[in-house]
Amino acid sequence: MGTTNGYKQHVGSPTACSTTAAPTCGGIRGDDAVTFVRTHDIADLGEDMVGRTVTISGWIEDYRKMAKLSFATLRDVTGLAQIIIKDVNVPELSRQSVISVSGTIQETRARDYSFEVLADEIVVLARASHPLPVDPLGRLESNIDTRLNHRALDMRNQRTASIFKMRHRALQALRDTLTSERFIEITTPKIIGSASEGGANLFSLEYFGKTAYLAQSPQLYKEQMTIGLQRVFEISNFYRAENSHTGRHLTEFTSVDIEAAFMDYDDVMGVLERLVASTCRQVASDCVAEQDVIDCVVPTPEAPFERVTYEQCVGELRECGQEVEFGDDLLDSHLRLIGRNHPGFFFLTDWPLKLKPFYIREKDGRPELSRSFDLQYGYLELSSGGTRLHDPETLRSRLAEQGLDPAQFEDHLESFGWGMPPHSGWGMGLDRLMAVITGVDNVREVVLYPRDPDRLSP
Ligand code: AMO
Repeated sequence: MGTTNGYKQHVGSPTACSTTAAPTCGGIRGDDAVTFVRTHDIADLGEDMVGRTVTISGWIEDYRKMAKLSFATLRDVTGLAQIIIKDVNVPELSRQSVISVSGTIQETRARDYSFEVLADEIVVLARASHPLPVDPLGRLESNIDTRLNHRALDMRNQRTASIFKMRHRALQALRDTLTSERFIEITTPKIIGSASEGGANLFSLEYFGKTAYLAQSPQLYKEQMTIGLQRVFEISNFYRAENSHTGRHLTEFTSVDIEAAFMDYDDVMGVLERLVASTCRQVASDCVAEQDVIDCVVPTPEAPFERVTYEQCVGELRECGQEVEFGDDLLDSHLRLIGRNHPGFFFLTDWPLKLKPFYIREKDGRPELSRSFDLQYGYLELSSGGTRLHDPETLRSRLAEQGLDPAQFEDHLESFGWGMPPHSGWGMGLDRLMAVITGVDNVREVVLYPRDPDRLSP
């Protein structure tokens, strides 16, 4: 990731667009030219360009008007520049308004900057009306609901912008790593005719006289794709009609999913731990300025991660005085206790089969257990997955055992008769991973416009 602040770290990198003549980059010529014109991003400027004429555009972060000499700080997405205003006619300026500044780069004595821009001309492109509903500088603190209600303006807060720059970097790392492991990116439908996972957490919608649903996950499609593409991944939004009011549940969340033929659950745990470790590492090393702004340190775990079985967890819980029987689901309070014993990333493996979805395969020799796992970060579940059933008859009977109607899954089951390879996979909540990476405790901080039972707009 490039430089995000115009502070001393500026590197002068005159681009092919650099010119001391009339500005041409980033704009169009003609009557509207002034509206869009820009010769450089702020990060492209540097002290080695002293004497050069440039035009930069952005929003005013600070403005101090004085009798003879005024100062403004101008921010664009790449950084911050100090503007000196002297002996020029300046329109009325207000903080957060969008302006374009043409001027000359000069040396500065300001401690925080390596150069400044002496303005020759300032054009106001769009005014910000005051008072603003949130303070992008964060000097006046707003609660999360107020910020989410005015998200676009909140994005001018460097803390918020840094979170989304880190999310962008994480997405890039996820795609690069999975591609390097020969996974092919797919996009599956989000409007579906029947439940993909079974269960009740489905949003339904009226679809030209029929009932359709919003997909909870790409589960059935990604499994089918292993027939021809062998290893697939998807990064998309999915929907859960869960009336949960926690810092980790949303009704629309982003899931990173993989499915791989000829891999067992241990193999896909390997893919997951390598992926999480490399994503954390890349975000940590490329987003130094962002971590500084957020005041966080990205965890950089080393693969392999610890593996703890469900039965071991039950033992640990009993040692803590909890009454837990084999086969009980682990409650939030249980996971918090287990998370205390295992504070970082670890796999919780070999769950009782009856707690797992119909498509999960049993363990050989221990059919009451499943070839399944969750990836935990302390108490927080980041991912779940396992080895799938690939025999259509077993799948049919498992559907019936779980009270699901095999007829609803006929399209899916049919594909199992075309040579379905043994396969495994997992789904990971990107928003939860980003909460861990950025050190925030509410996933809403890392989602642009979160959807939950109480929030449907903006
Ligand atoms: P599961 O339902 O466990 O598994 O979901 C996988 C991961 O998705 C994230 N997640 C959520 N994040 C935010 N809000 C929610 N409401 C929410 N629900 C789930 C979690 C969770 O670990 N098809 C299987 C995966 C597989 O076996 O491939 C599935 O969807 O981080």
